[in-house]
This record gives sequence, C-alpha cells and structure tokens, in this order.
Amino acid sequence: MNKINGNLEKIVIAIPEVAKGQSFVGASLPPLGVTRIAKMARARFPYLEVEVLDGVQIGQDQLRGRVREMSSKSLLGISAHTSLNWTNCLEIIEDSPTDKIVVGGIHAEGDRCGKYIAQNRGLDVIQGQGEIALIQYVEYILGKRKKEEVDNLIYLDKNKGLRENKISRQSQEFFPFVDYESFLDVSDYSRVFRNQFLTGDIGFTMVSPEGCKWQDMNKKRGGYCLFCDIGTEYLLHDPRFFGRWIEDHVKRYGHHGKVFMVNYADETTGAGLGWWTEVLSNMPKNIKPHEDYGIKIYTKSGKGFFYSDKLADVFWRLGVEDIHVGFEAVTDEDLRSLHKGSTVRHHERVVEIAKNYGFRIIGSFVLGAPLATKKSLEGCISFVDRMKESLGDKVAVVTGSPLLPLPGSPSWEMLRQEAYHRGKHLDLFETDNPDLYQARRLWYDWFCDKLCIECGGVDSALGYVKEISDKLNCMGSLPTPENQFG
Ligand code: B12
Ligand code: SF4
Repeated sequence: MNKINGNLEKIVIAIPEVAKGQSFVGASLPPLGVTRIAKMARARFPYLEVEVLDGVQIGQDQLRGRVREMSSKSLLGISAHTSLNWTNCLEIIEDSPTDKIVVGGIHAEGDRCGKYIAQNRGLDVIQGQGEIALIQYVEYILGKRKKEEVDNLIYLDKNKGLRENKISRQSQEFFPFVDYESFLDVSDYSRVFRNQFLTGDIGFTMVSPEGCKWQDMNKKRGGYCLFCDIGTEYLLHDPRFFGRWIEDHVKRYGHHGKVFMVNYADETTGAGLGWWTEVLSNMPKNIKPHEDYGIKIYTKSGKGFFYSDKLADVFWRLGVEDIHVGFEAVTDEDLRSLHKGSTVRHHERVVEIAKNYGFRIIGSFVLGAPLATKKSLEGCISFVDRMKESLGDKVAVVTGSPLLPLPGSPSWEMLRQEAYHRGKHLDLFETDNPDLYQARRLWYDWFCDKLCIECGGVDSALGYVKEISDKLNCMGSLPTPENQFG
C-alpha cells in the first residue's frame, strides 16, 4: 500500500517494453501519452523532479537498472501501454525501491484488467486519461487530497473493498503540446525512425480524437472490429487544432529535418469531407506540406473511409503521403465476420485512389476471421500481388498477423463466453495477466473450425497461418518493422 507522507522528491514514469516475441530494435516515435502527463506534472509541481524512462527505447534491462537506482522518496508511475507489456511491468514493480506506485495505460482500464490489478495486487490504478488524474494522485501522496477525490482511480479501500472513482475525460486540444526534448533524447528516436519505412527524418504520434468513429457510427449495427479493444466513446476535434499541432512540431523539431506526423486516426478518416476541408482551410500558411512535413494516416476501406477522390485530394494537399490500410481480409465473408464494415470492392477502391494520387500503402491483414479457410487466407497473398502490379514499390510494407484476442475486444468477449459455456479455461479470464498466446490458441480452436479441419487440427492451422504471415511480411518494398507479433 502506498504511504502518504508528503515526503516526495521525484516522479518517475516508466514504460516497460513488450515482454515476448519482440527483439529490441529501439523506438522510432517518442511516447505521447506519458510525456504529456509528465509535462503537466512538472508544470504543477515545479519543485519535484519528473523523469520519463522509455523501456521501448532503452530496453527492459536498462530500465530495470534505472528503476533500481530510484530512491524511496519517489513515485513510480508504470505505463501498461499494451497488455503485452504487463509481464515486464510486474518485473519492474517487483524491483521497485519505492512503495509509492501507480499504474496507468491501456491495459489498466477497469473493464480490461484494471480492476484485477487493484484487487489481486493491491496496486492503485489510473484508468483512461492520466493528465489530470496523475496530478490529483500526487496531491493525494502529498496529503492534500483524499483518495476518493482522485478522478479515474481504481483502488482498495481500508476494508479491501474495490473502489472505482468517477471517470473524467477531456478533449485532446485541452492539453498542451509536448516538448519531448525536455524529457527524452529525440535524436535517438530519429535515428531509428530514419532506418524504418517512413518518409521523413523524425516522427511524432498525432492522435486526433480518441475512440473510434467507426464504432460510434455503427453502434446500432454492432460495428466494432472483432480484434480491436479501443472501445472508447469518440470525441471529435476542433478542425483548427490539427494545423496548430503540426505547426508546433515543425517549429520545435524542424531542425532535425522533415517532420513526419503519424496520425493514428482511422476514426478521423470517418469524420468526412466537410471536417477535413475545414482542417485544410485552417492550415497555417507558413509550413509546407510534403516539404517541411508529411503525414501518415491510419484508415480502413469503406464508404466514408478513404473512398472518394475529393477526400483523397484534400489529404494530399494536407501533406498525407503514407496510408496504413487495415485491409484485414479479402473475402466479403471474412470481412463480415470481422465486423469490418468493408467489402473487397472497397479495398479495390483504396488501391485505385492510391494509384491516382501517388500515396504509399502500408497494408495490414489479420489472419483468423471466424470460419476463415486456407483459400481465403491465401487470397491475401494474391490480393497483395495484384496491388503490387498496380502500385509497384508504393506498396511499402505488408504485415499479416494472426488474430490475438486482447482483453476488452469483442473477440475476447466471445472467448470468455465460450469458456463459460464449455466450463473450460475460466482462470484465463480472472486475472490481470492472462496468457494471450493461450487465448490465441483457444481462438483458433473454438472459432476457426473450417481452417482447423482443413489443416488437421489447431496446431497445424496455426502453423499454416504462420506460413501465410511470413509470406505477407516479405511482400512490401521495404522491410517490415520487427515489432510485429507473429
Ligand atoms: C501510437 C500507438 C503506437 C505507437 C507507439 C508510439 C509511442 N512511442 O508512443 C507504435 C506504432 C510504436 C505502437 C506499437 C504497438 N502498439 Co500501439 N497504439 C498506439 C495508439 C494508436 C495510440 C497511443 C497513444 O499515443 N494514445 C494517446 C495518448 C495520449 O494516450 P495513451 O498513450 O493511452 O496514454 C494515456 C493513458 O493511457 C494514460 N497513461 C498511459 N500510461 C500511463 C502511466 C501512468 C503512470 C498514468 C497515471 C497514466 C498513464 O495517460 C495517458 C495520457 O492520457 C493506440 C490506440 C489508441 N487509440 O490508444 C495503439 C495501441 C495502444 N497499441 C496497441 C498494440 C497492441 C501495439 C503493439 C503491441 C502492436 C504490435 N503488434 O507490435 C506495439 C507495441 C510496441 C512496443 N514496443 O511496446 C494496442 C494495445 C492493445 C492492448 N490491450 O494491448 C492499442 C490500444 C491499439 C489496438 N487496439 O490494437 N503503438
Ligand atoms: S480496428 Fe476497427 S474498431 Fe478498432 S479503431 Fe480501427 S475501425 Fe475502429
């Protein structure tokens, strides 16, 4: 349990790297979320030292060493930024010389694993946005606020009862832009970035609204991609914000070369032509698209999502160069079963548009739709072949990943229900540290029946999927980044 004593000198926010299956290659993008909470904490408590340790950048071993050196007068903030780094988070927590610990990040959302983290390990958890919640938590540590007054906090009360405080959420433009350089050496990120596939010298995450527009638009029709766990209500930005964000980063980091904004916004693509036209008309005139900066966007195919020439034209004029398309599957049956809301015709339309405007494509596939067949998976390879015939080297990167059910996603929920129905493997769902590779195996066993029958069992089906995945990963003109989960 945390000690409240006002005896606090330092706040350290640590991001452990992903635990399994990833060879350490260094990070290409500095972390937006934790650097922003660190900036806000520093502004609020100028007398405290605030440090960010990015284990994705320095590696887990070095991170462990740095945490061991911390004093007991520090607060350790742990970022469980994916369910896949939780094992490494636990390792860091075990080593911690301080008992003032708070956990945040995607994996620590209440309905994913946050409640289990508080209940089973007695740790304090901040779910959702951390900017204001961390400040309130530090005030609690300093004895200036009660625990029940810390927004977004999940914790155990004196009687070991689970408490979940109210969740508050702000639109992103409420927060300041991040000056990464006052926390991290961005030239280290830039070095890795240049070696990777993106068109620019230095890259930054630019998350536009949070949540997913596609989910919100399709709530009534059950739109929520089977493998995705974003699941937050969508907040649409003020379109003037977009240009200001880019301008800020060009000014701040332009001395490193061409700035590349990586806009994780398949949701924003769904905001439609009107919204994007407003973004374009509000772009500052002193920064030049394709020269001072470029943009990569994440999108899916489908009406409203990268479908019309008009929208593509706006994107090009805004500076978009790379398009990451979540194709996921190439038969209408598989796409339907993944709740993707796209058809093969929509995929073909994306290729046409990329050809017309010269966008580079990064295409991803999820291999494990319910009732997928050998033929439907092999189709992904012929689809990429056809795309290459049309776009040549502009098919920059291709990735094929076996479906991994993540806590909080619809596929996880299907698995949980099936487990209860069968009365098997229930323990997988009653922990904060589920074995995700076992979950994947069960997914194929219970839901990919056709593939398992064709291949002669779940192990051979998984072997076959790996074969297709390996082939796809070699099909782009540039090397596939190593952190794809095979
Ligand atoms: C940008 C991004 C990346 C970038 C990260 C760049 C970087 N250095 O930041 C890259 C491309 C590298 C990446 C890689 C991966 N990612 Co990613 N990524 C995202 C994305 C799109 C946005 C994250 C973001 O910046 N959000 C905005 C910031 C402001 O929020 P945030 O980071 O969540 O942080 C806030 C809170 O969570 C909280 N918080 C976070 N940490 C802490 C710590 C403390 C102490 C506190 C108090 C609060 C707190 O406060 C922050 C501010 O509000 C999310 C999807 C999404 N919309 O969130 C997926 C997402 C996080 N990624 C995901 C995954 C799976 C991965 C990979 C494992 C993919 C893969 N197969 O390789 C890798 C892991 C890489 C690694 N080595 O660790 C999943 C995680 C799902 C899960 N349950 O595990 C997500 C949710 C997407 C999805 N649904 O699939 N990713
Ligand atoms: S994968 Fe699907 S549910 Fe997830 S953010 Fe993209 S469109 Fe939305």
